[in-house]
Amino acid sequence: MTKAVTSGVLSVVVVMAWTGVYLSKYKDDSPLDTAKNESELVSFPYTEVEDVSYVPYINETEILRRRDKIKEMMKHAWDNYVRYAWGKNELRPISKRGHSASIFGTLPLGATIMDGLDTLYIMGMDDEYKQGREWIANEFDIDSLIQSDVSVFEINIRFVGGLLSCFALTGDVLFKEKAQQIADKLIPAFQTPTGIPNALVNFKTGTSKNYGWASGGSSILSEFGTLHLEFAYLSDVTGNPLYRNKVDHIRQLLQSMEKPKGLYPNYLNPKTGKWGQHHMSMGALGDSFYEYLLKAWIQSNKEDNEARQMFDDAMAAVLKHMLNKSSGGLLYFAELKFDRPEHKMDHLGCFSGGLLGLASKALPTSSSSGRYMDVAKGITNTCHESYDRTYTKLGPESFRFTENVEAKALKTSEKYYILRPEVIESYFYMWRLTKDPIYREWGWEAVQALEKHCRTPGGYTGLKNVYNEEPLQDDVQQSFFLAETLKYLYLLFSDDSLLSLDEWVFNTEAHPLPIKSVNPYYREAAV
Ligand code: DMJ
Repeated sequence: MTKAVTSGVLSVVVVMAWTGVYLSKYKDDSPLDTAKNESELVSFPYTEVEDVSYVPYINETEILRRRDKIKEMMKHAWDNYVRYAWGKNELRPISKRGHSASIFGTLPLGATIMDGLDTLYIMGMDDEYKQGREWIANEFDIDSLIQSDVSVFEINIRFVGGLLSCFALTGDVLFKEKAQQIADKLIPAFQTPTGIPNALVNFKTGTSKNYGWASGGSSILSEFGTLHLEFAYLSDVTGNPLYRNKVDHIRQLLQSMEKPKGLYPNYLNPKTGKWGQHHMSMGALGDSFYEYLLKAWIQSNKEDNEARQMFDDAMAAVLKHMLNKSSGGLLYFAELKFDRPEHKMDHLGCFSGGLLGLASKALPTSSSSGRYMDVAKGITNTCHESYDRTYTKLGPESFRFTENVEAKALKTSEKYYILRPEVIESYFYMWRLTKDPIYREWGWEAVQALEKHCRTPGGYTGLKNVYNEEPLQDDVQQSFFLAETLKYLYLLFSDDSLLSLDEWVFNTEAHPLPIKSVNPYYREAAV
């Protein structure tokens, strides 16, 4: 019997024993006990123990070969960006020119450099890292930028997060200073009657506004709720409490508000402080708000108990009202629209497998821990199914569950893949947390699919329809492909000591930030 199969058999025995323990131990305090309509709810345990599938054993040499292959992919993505789009936001790999999504306004901000730099550093690509660092030092001048509205959320997670990560990893103060200069340009967006920031801010004038489509001028939960890690850390490394105060204020407001059934709607009006439309989602518009509750607690070395409590309370409501199981046995988070479930899950929502795994590890003695891990395994498996049920073996933007279809996109507008990381992100966490070799195998499947369908001579492209044998390509190499997708793949085939989860917490763009008090790279300012 090979090592991998042995470990698989062992893990089934352990899981069976473990499931039994949790069944008896947590039966009484299950959040499902208070359900009104028992038949509509998913019973615990959520996933059944399945037969061990054969996972081929891979030796150390093969692991290193795979890791080197992923590094080569990063080099291909970077070199082509340098060649055809240097200083622009993103690369168009087929038309071989720069590209700028509306989130970056019309400005060439070097988004791929800001987002990809820590990955270069982590992979030991020293020459490329220095090249990016020099551009930030010499070419990026935020005060010389012309008028343009940029997304507060995107600039925070990609630019401020990326720069702070580089500061933590290297100690180079250039990155801290640039991160602070950029964050200062975001601050005017918080000047609303409630202190909930608007979505867009003009770097030049400081005027800010919300998207017209967002529930009567509302701010978006996943945007204003995804600032905490970067702003709290920025305060600690600069000694300026301004940034932490801003996000603490958002937290207080959210905590004090009444939540419908304990759930957080995706929209909040920054003028009135009232919820907008009651839409709830673990995918687009909701996702990273939940992520930052758990991770703020981890970042604080488990001191920020308010964040943990809010996370556990939110998850209890989400598991109760949004978790579903298909007739084929697949777990998924449905969306809610005015109390009605829409049986659709976004690719974006696939980060939740890894998040719940992390929640389970971070508080192993809690009564929720077993439940979280159980759901984490089920969701990660479903997200893999959404990949496996396509021709390209890459997953669609959203997938649905109906009487006839499971984990497949139905609408043309949901069939695209834009090099997103979330499924691979969950493989990474689940590998680190369970050591089940299946997650490495699934990650390798994704590498092969990316190489086959997304690699072009000029870089990597997204696809318009993952179900087609020869899908049209979208001609965009997203900056998060370098920041997240390739980083998580690389870490999946690296030793656990590289960015240990005991010392680092990843922001929602996969930029590692140090955990306070335990990680010497925290670099807190002397006060
Ligand atoms: C990234 O910018 C971040 O992961 C964000 O939280 C959600 N969307 C993209 C990648 O899909």
